[in-house]
Amino acid sequence: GLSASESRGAFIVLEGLDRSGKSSQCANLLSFLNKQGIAAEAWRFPDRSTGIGNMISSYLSSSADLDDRTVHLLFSANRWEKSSLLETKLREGTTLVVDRYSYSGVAFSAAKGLDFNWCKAPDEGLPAADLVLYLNISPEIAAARGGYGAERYENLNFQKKVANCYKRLQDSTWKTIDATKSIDDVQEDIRKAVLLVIAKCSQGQELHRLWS
Ligand code: ADP
Ligand code: 2DT
Ligand code: MG
Repeated sequence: GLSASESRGAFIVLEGLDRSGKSSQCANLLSFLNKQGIAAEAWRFPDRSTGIGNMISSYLSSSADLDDRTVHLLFSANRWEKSSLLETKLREGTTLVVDRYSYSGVAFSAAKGLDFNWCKAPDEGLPAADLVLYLNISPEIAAARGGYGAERYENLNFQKKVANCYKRLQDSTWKTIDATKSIDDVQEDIRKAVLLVIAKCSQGQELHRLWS
């Protein structure tokens, strides 16, 4: 673990419904941080580049069918397989801007009807985000943004269930961002929150573990 005095990078996660703006905001944030001379990398989950990520990708594009619990555990394993590199990066002082994490893992599987605590269990002990930026938007407004793609989960009824499950996960590390504002205004709100957390982590704020 990290001692309370060690300077480190911040672990920032963006969460939200499909089309809430996560990927656009992650890209903007990364270029802003790098322009400021802050060491930062953009990550995303699922990380489709690994063997496990490949299985997940086939499932999402519906070219493979998997049991709900099986795919849930694959998503979790995909985070565990990246967790030591993730911690190393933070310890080296690199801030990580991450598009989805364990919070998506629980919200999407619980939305299928799996038990909420069962969904949380496999991620217990993973590094916890220092800041979860929840891009808040109604499922209807998100759906109106150019329609959904062809992947699994990309439909209004399911997204409504996901929104309810996300609500149950919110804790003191979450900041709700109004995702219906313009792309630039959302980015402005995100930057303010992120710079504060980066400062705290550079002053040695401890890295926490899920789910505490
Ligand atoms: P996500 O990664 O959450 O699915 P994206 O960043 O891919 O969301 O954005 C989904 C779509 O919505 C894109 O076409 C994007 O240009 C558009 N979009 C993103 N943010 C906004 C915003 N604040 N206002 C209007 N449209 C947006
Ligand atoms: P995008 O690549 O467009 O974000 O879609 N998901 C994600 C889960 O069901 N469980 C998880 O643990 C994670 C990280 C959300 C990825 C899709 O995969 C879902 C949408
Ligand atoms: Mg995206």
